[in-house]
Amino acid sequence: LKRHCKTVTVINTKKVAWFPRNIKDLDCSVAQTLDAGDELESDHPGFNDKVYRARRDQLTDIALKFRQGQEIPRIDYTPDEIKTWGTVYSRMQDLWAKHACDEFKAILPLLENNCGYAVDNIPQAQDISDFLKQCTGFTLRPVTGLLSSRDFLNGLAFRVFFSTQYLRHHTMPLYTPEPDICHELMGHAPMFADPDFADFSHEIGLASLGASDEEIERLATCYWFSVEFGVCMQHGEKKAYGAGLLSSFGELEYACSPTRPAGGEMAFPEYRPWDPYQAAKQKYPITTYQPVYYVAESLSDAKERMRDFYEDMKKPFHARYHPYQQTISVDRAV
Ligand code: TIH
Ligand code: FE2
Repeated sequence: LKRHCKTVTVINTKKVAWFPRNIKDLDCSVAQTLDAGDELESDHPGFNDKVYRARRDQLTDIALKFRQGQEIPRIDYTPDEIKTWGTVYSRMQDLWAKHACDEFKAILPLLENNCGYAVDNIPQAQDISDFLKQCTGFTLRPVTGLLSSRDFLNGLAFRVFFSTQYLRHHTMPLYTPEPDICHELMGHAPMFADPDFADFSHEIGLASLGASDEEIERLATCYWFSVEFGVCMQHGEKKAYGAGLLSSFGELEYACSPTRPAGGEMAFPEYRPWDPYQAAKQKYPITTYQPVYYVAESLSDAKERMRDFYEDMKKPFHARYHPYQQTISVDRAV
């Protein structure tokens, strides 16, 4: 698969980075980064846990074999995995009620009724993918672990969300620095059922096609401060719409709770108004709670500002997605 992918493509006489034109090309994107995620670092809580590592390898293998268009294999989760999921799911309930945005709270019951979301059940990716497809055209695709920002964002242009299938280690349920199924299904999936949010994500994806490395970096940073860690104002309070907050009971409380626990060693986070031009330049940690959150006036405000940002990007073409064919066409010479 790797061999078929060229690294550049020429559009309007300009050389731009290769990008997928057909949803099937995502097999190529994934092939470029297949080695990501199959080795655990020595500081990973599961590093010395043989059973955990063997299970990770098994799930990695399933993701490696997946090709666009196939049914996502159903996974027989073990009682221990279901317990870890349940720990997170039950702890999140109260926090979602307090700190999740309205869009998230509206979708969750639908996922419980249609896709098997429950304390004692890990939903199957295919069921969620089918559900999301009906809501907004988004689908899930299994991955082994982290992709490059470019490949990951390019997937969004096809309304495809790359999703891991393994679980965080049971010793660290409240926060994990790497995405896992709790993060994908509790944090991301509900938001992709919302039309505004789906458009927002799709547009970041379209902007990423053929973008320069610097532009990808800026878009990925905006993605981080919105899709992952975005906060918006609702009913005069800060509510989370970012998946990294919605799947971490440690960080959700930290980001949205207006009072600090006495003697808590975590510093109070800084809040800034959502401005993609500023956010794009902001450095961020990936293994600890965020020191800075960007707060949008609403989800549609987040989307509008993001749109202004990428309309300013200097790309020699405009990419358009055709949902029936699941292809990208290129128009508007600039
Ligand atoms: N920190 C999140 C969690 O514990 O659920 C997971 C991630 C968010 C962003 C990247 S990984
Ligand atoms: Fe994520």
